[in-house]
Amino acid sequence: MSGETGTPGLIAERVQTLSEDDLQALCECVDASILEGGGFAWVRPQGRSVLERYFRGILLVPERLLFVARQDGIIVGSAQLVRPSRSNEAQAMTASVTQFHIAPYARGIGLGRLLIEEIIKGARAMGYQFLNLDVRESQGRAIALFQTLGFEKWGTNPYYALGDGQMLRGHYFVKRLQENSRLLQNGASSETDHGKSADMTARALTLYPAIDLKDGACVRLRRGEMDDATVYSDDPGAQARAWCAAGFNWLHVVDLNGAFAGRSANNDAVKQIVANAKVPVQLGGGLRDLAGIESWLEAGISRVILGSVAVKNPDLVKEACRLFPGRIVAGIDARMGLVATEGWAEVSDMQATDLGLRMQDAGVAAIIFTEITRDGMLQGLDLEQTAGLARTVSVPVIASGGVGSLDDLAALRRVAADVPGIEGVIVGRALYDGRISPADALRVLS
Ligand code: AMZ
Repeated sequence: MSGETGTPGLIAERVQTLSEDDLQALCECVDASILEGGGFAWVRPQGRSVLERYFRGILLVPERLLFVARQDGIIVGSAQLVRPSRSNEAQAMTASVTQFHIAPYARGIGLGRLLIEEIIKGARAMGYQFLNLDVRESQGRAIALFQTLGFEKWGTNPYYALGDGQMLRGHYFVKRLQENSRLLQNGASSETDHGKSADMTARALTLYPAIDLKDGACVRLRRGEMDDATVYSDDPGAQARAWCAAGFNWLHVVDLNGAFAGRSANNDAVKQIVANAKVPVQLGGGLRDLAGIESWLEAGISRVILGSVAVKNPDLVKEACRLFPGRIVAGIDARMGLVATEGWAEVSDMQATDLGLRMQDAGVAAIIFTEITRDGMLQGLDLEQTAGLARTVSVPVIASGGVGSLDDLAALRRVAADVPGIEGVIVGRALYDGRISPADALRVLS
């Protein structure tokens, strides 16, 4: 949801498109900020056509997310959340805020706070652990705001920016976003305890350990068949703690009864997981309307996974992406290339890659691709289909279904070296059965 103050008419939100009116208002407020002498990177107004091209371009850059502040619907300020590029493994946990400004005619009413809070929320939901920003020393109000929101000043550059014909000082701030993260507890070198390889040029893949819930217990199915379930634990909270202690940075949770019923069914178990997890949690299964999505996002779930509605109601996915930027993931589950829904009980006539492109257009943060015939079978991922999808779409793809050994993870890693769109992998049964140890898995993927 976009951020709102108690004051009616004030909101901050991420935008992925700009209407002509929005674009003009945005250019107007940027010009006003430039003329006033601060808050934007230009010293002189650049002319309308330059600004228009600039913002149209920004909307196309995957690493830049544009956030705006509105007063009575009209854009009066903006900022960008900048994600590290995919090749920047060393700073993959850090995002930055840049071009933060509120027009002089809309200051003093709380919009700056609303805007930065919305950005913090977005960055946190995307799993970033640190948020950087820098600001010229003359922006006293902005500095005070950032400090009240927990940004710590770590340095000052005496030659920071040009303004009024002279060099101005600037301050650098960082905010920790995930207070419980292992990185923060262990210091900046925690990667070493995964036995990280010396090859720092390779990109780490994220391992998402799966917690599938059936009747309140943690289970694994074979090929998604409910009557072919192995129960691994009847304490989902303890399972969440175990995977966090093992060093995983995310949890992947599926409400299986929910996926079949079309509405959340294992609520207590999911809440137990959220209460016990020290890392972000993504949840799928049975999420079919905005109210359900919103209530889980408010209950501490970082990202929700939409499967059946991706096929049956793509407009809803689009709306969810607009309301909860960075927090909606498409779950594309395919049986021999064709997308399945409703707990995989139904198969549509849609190709996984077609749905992938539609979901990309809808604005999802990532796509989880599962080949159903492999799921729970320990025979290896469908690398061909996964790589094909990751080459087709521009959003990150998470591989799922079939990991049975370290070799399977190593094979994915090799494919991912050529296919940068592959971002991570979901592992279930092989971890529960002890065929793969968490430490080995993290080493192979890091
Ligand atoms: O194993 C299954 N039968 C199964 C499963 N794991 N059915 C659905 N799911 C998962 C999908 C996705 O994460 O992989 O549930 C989610 C989709 O649920 P829904 O209700 O949005 O279709």
